[in-house]
Amino acid sequence: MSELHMTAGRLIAADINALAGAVTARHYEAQPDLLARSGEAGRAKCLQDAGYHLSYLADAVSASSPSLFTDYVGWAKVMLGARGVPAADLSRNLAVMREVVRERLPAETSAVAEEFFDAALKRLPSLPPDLPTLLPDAAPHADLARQYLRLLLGAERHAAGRLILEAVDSGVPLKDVYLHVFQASQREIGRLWQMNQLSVAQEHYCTAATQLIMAQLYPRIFRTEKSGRRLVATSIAGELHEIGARIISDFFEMEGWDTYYLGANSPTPAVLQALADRKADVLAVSATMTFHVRAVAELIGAVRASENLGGVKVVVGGYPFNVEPELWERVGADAYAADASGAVAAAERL
Ligand code: B12
Repeated sequence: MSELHMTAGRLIAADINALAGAVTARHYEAQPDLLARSGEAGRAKCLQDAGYHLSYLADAVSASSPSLFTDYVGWAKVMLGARGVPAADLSRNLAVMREVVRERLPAETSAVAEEFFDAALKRLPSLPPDLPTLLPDAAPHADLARQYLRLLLGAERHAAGRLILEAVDSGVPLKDVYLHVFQASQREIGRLWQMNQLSVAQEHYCTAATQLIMAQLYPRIFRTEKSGRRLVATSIAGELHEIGARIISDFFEMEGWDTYYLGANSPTPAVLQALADRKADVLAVSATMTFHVRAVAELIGAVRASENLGGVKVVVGGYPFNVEPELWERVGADAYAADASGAVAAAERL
């Protein structure tokens, strides 16, 4: 991560509230029909969204990754569009934001941010307004995954659990169930939430049910013969998404590793302690939200600075690392994999 980008990212992050306020005031001044269209509640929402845009901008700038910001703008286009905010409003808001950042930040740092705005604004019109299903006919085990998701959305977690156990008993490999049913249906749930077709409560219910059903498979996973290698797996501090790290951990367990899975939002001192206590060979760290990438770099820095953890190798993964292929190196990791199928091989190469 370059010094100039880190400084620019820090300056934007430190001034988010004031910047978001100035952007919202100027956008409403330039486009008075906004107030007539959505009232004071709309203005409050616009202020909140400007804060999110700036927060993602700050993190993408810190990580020297225009793709992370462009990806976020594409995501926001779909998410806001599904909630009645046209892409033209998003585009205008970002153009106003570029102006405000230029006026308020020192020239050298605002020039860095402007490149990020330019790249995103150029792509915005051609980015898709909605997203196709993530469970298409051609996907492996598509029927099983769709049936599973249908049951969960119908609040039938017991039937969903039975469906999975029967599939495994009839020969569907465990790893296929993890990737093509659990991971695929979770991502489809995310798409449906983004498209405003499903609630956060449903997102929570399906996730909790999937974790319950995964636990029912553990007798089959934990009987694998052990190789003596040890893994600690965790989601980074602040991160609430935990299934990615859990699947990674279970794939290592299936390959004979002794695993120690810490779950979501693990504080750095607890991770360091677990690495030392477990005499771990590898630490697997998961981050989903771009605003947690900095914490991953800090955790890796803390591992490297610990005298007793000299031999620990760090593997990272999760959404932002899949968007920006060089990000894993910039945070100081030893390896990365796009999903669980490549993770064990990546660690074993170390
Ligand atoms: C369930 C869910 C939640 C749950 C999480 C609960 C839990 N106990 O885990 C809750 C409700 C808490 C939540 C909250 C939020 N979420 Co959410 N969530 C999801 C959802 C639907 C599924 C996540 C999941 O289980 N995926 C399945 C796993 C298996 O996939 P994965 O994480 O990608 O993991 C694989 C690879 O990435 C890789 N990998 C991952 N980690 C690691 C680590 C290593 C070492 C390696 C090698 C590889 C690796 O391997 C994994 C296995 O193959 C996703 C949709 C999605 N596309 O994932 C949205 C999603 C991630 N959430 C999103 C958002 C916006 C949010 C919220 C801001 C708002 C909200 N929707 O409520 C908050 C932010 C919370 C926070 N501060 O962390 C967005 C993020 C968009 C973006 N551009 O950043 C998504 C993509 C939904 C969407 N399409 O809009 N969420």
